[in-house]
Amino acid sequence: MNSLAFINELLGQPPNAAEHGYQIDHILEFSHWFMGALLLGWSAFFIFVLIRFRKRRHPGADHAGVRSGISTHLEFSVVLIETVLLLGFALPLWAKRVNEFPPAGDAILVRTVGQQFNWNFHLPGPDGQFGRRDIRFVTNSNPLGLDPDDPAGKDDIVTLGELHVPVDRPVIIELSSKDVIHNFCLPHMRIAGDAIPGSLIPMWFRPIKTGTYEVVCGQLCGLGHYGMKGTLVVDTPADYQAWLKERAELAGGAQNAPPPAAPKTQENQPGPSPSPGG
Ligand SMILES: [Cu+2]
Repeated sequence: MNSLAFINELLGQPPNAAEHGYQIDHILEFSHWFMGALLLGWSAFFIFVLIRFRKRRHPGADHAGVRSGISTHLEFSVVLIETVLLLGFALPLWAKRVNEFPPAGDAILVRTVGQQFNWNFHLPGPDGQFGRRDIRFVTNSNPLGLDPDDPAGKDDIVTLGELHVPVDRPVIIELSSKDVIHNFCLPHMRIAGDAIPGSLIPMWFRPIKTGTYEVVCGQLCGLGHYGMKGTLVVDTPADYQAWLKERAELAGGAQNAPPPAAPKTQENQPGPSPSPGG
């Protein structure tokens, strides 16, 4: 196992924290070893050919060409291994990510909205229903435009930059964007998805380790792209309930006003950096 993780460590992959992540790691690991072997093999073959068929020994071209079948067999083996990798491993894994969503009743449902340069998270609250959103209601303190008159939205939780989820429960994210195309990338969860304005794109994962993980934007989305980071906190069930309660109290304190601004500053960037352009 440890030797299997060697290339992934070289690639800078952070430790896996998702249920399906080991499968991704194995494919990555195997593909890189395989490509390494191909690079060595083809390079050796290239050097062999340069020497074996040098001009001094073969002044005239041989129109009959290669008579041995070795290179055909080798090429066929490479195609076979690549086909097995693609059809046997990569496509089934991908199909599971996009076709086999966990039942919604069992999962934590989060709407995630990218904007230059931050991530908004919208949870339905205790009633399990998302409040209506409309662009007319968007303000700095109501970044998602929750309709203040919609009762379903009264208990909704909106956070900026930080999302908490409980460990061992599937999380379904519905992705969208307010401005340009972003990419919601969770390196530790081995998953990423584009956030596209006007689309609602679902993705899911099941965190298996508690901890604090980085959320990054995987698409160059403007001058402040480098600072478009967020935090994913995977809590124990008790800690998650405590966080929900804390957020609900914060929202309840401003019952008659639009949802409160998130505790962090707009940019969520370390240090006194200038405000990003764009
Ligand atoms: Cu972005």
